Amino acid sequence: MKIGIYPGSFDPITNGHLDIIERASKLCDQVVVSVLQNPSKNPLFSLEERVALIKEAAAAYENVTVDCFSGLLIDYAKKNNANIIIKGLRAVSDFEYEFQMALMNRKLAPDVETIFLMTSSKNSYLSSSLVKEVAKFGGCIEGLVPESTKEAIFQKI
Ligand code: COD
Repeated sequence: MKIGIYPGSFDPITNGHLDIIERASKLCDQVVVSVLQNPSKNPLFSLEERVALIKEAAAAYENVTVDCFSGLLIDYAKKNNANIIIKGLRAVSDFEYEFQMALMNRKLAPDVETIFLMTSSKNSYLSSSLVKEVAKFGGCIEGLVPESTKEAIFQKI
């Protein structure tokens, strides 16, 4: 059984994340999208809100569930019997840090494989931070985030 964890901050989910979720759902028997609870960050959306927004956006994928975690990703993966960590890759700038994390996670748990899904070209420039910045200054975020997330961002801002 292939169980994949797709971890992230998801503050909030974008169409780039959703594309990775959809593609991962075809590769794995089960995908757990898991939101990191990071006390040192000051997110726009609370943990519960981020989880709810992902649940709504990914409702169509039957083998996808949404959860949250704190602490080491690899401990969380082992606790959930996951054998795959899923990451999305955009530009070269993502690569160095992701490469380091993948090697460290393999050192900590050699049986858990990290796989990287290359971003789709239409999402290659998308990040949660950029979307929030554009929305904050009144720019158009149509087509960048799921519809329900778009409403939530405007309510927050
Ligand atoms: N297209 C494709 N992929 C994308 C896009 C896009 N437009 N936008 C984001 N992604 C990918 C990112 O590359 C990432 O893989 C994932 O989606 C989530 O992105 P974010 O920005 O929401 O989340 P991050 O990058 O802040 O998440 C970092 C983690 C939480 C995964 C990481 O910090 C972690 O694993 N922390 C747990 C603590 C731990 O174990 N530390 C030791 C690591 S060795």
